[in-house]
Amino acid sequence: MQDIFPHGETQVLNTDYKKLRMIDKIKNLSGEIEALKATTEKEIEELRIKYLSKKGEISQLFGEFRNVPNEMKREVGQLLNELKNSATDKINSLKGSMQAEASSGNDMDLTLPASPIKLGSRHPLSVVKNEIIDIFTRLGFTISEGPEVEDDWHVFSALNFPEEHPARDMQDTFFIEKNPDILLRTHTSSVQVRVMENEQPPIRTISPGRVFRNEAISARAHCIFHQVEGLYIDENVSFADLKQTLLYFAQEMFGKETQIRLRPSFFPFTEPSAEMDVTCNLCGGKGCNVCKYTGWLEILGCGMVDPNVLKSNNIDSEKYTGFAFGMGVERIAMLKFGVNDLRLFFENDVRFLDQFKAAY
Ligand code: 2NM
Repeated sequence: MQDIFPHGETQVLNTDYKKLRMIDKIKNLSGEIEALKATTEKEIEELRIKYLSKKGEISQLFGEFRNVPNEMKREVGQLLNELKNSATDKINSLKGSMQAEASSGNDMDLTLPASPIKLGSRHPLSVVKNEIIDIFTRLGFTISEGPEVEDDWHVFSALNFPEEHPARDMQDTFFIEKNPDILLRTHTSSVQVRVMENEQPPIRTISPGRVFRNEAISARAHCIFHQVEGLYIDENVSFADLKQTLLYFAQEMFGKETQIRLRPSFFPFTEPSAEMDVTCNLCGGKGCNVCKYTGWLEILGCGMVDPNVLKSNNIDSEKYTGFAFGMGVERIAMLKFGVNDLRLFFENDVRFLDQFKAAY
């Protein structure tokens, strides 16, 4: 049987003609549909409407089907059904490959911003330590560091601690079992002994670092904590220099309106010695539970370097005088951030640490 009815052919029966026309149309459409291409949802929907909707081309052929002579209905009907099925399959496969394309990422918009990387933040103790360092470097202090595992000389003897001083007790200091001359430093003054060993005045330095004390852990004490100690030695250094330096520090750290007061105290390495309070920046001096209704907060110890310390370190105590001070970073951080339990600084719970993200 002829597939394509040639132009000008007339020697054919009417019924045959109709059948051939149908078959012809079906084959043409079949080839056309097989070759269809579409990449967007909209294009695919347009094709579906063109071929498969109620008024589409295939439905029209079904409409013409009633004109096909009865004896040929079986053959033509089968071809028509096949056409409809293959058109449906084709539309579905176009949809399928479009979705595969989309999910394979080929259509990704590479100009879109990436999702943000979750950032960490500086530990609040580092924030406070750096702030202390910044304040003293503005005044011309250098930064000194030294070992955490020290010998007795650098931690106690060179600092005028008498042989029987309680700080040398096992209960206060971690000693190395095999050699009680070796211990974990209990303050960073040991670093300043190393500075004095190696340099002559003028000396103007601070030593930030970790220190260790054999203490029961509580909300207010820990066996490991952080200090910043300061040392200034030159000719004619006076207690007035100490006061002015520490007033500047307090106002930079806690605000311009902050006032200080010094109370007499005692340390083996300084004479005279004092403890410094700042006005409570939480209640403005009116009194609250943080300052225990005194309006004052104790933040550091200080004093004039004992001439014995200078002598131990080969610095001429007739020519030079000096002041020194020491503060706990945890204590300052607690006051600055309103943290009431020192242990929080060591647990590294992100729910705690995340709270310092916004400000720093
Ligand atoms: C303090 C209080 C007072 C201090 C003394 C020295 C040195 F090395 F010069 F002797 N450094 N730091 C000192 C003085 C530390 O901490 C509460």
